[in-house]
Amino acid sequence: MAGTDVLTIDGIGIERVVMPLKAPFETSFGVESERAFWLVTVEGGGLTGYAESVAGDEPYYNEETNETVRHMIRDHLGPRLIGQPITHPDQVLPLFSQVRGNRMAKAALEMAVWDLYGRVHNAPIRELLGGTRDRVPVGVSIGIQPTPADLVAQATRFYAEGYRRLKIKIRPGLDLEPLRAVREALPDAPMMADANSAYALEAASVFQEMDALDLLMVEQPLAEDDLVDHAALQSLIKTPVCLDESIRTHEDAEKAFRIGACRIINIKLGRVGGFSEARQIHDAARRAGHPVWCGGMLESGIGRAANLHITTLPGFTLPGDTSGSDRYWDEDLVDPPFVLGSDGTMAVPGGPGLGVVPDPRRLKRFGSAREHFGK
Ligand code: OSB
Ligand code: MG
Repeated sequence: MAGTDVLTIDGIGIERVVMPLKAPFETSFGVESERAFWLVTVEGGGLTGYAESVAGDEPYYNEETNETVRHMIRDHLGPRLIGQPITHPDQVLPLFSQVRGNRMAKAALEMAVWDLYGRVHNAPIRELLGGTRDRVPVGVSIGIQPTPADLVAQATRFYAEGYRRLKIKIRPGLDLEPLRAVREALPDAPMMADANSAYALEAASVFQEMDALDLLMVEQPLAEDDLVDHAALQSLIKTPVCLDESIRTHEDAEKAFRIGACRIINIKLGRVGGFSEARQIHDAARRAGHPVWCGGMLESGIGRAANLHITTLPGFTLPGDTSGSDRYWDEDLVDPPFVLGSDGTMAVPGGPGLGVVPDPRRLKRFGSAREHFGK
């Protein structure tokens, strides 16, 4: 198929996948002990493209859930995608422009079309995006632990495994003490904190005290819909503010930089609507002279592959959250699993599209309730 040929999506599948986490993951939202998500497929040109939807069963990280994603794909987004002539995956998100928000649902379809497009053109997504690397440095995200000693044990283990940066989840009352314990145990470790919007500006003094801990950044300290107070907080502290939940579009990114609400952005493909919007946020950050990195949503290997592909763009200069498969899974949905290199980098798949597909036996074990939508 030549570059200008038209690709038409004839059908869409969603399959519920539930995978047990090796250990519960606690954030300021609550505790997760398994991951439930849609594996989304798009069919066209005689081939299938895959993507992982990053919504969960509860609307805690943002408004979306597995049920809203299903509703959107079945009733609003699927009908806008099926049968449309597509010559490049950048055309997918604009097909959905009449539908507000619901970016995780949009991203799942958009990313599946990127995978399909890569398979049709026999090219890895990293190459189609203009990525410049085939390995990327990675970090790890550590959930809230029962005691500072537990946290130090986890942080020490992950740092010894080679992760290039430690991200520590915090919430009010479990912040300075655990962070200080890790800083004492690992004086040279690149580390940061993620609050998942658990604080108000009135708590600025907590972040002023964090300035003494030499953190790379503090992620999403305040409400997800508030850039103004983030700008106020940034003016009161030396540690760079990084925004996650607050940045949904490249316009958000431009405004956040313009008013000084952050100096760094965590880009998550699902949160922003997929690869095309993620690349635009990356480009906006580069123009403004700010680094970005790729966040995670406890993905299986399908989502992990997508994260690695976007991380090959040159502005992703900070290690992200795409840890090895063994950080969360005894058995990943893909086989072989993603493995951390001894130098703290991970290989980006070089095969067509995402370069990985679900392992059929594992999908049989973890998957259920497949639904198909067509013309
Ligand atoms: O805020 O980055 C976050 C997981 C679920 C929801 C939100 C977040 C996270 C993580 C985990 O930090 C990152 C990962 O390892 O996938
Ligand atoms: Mg975060």
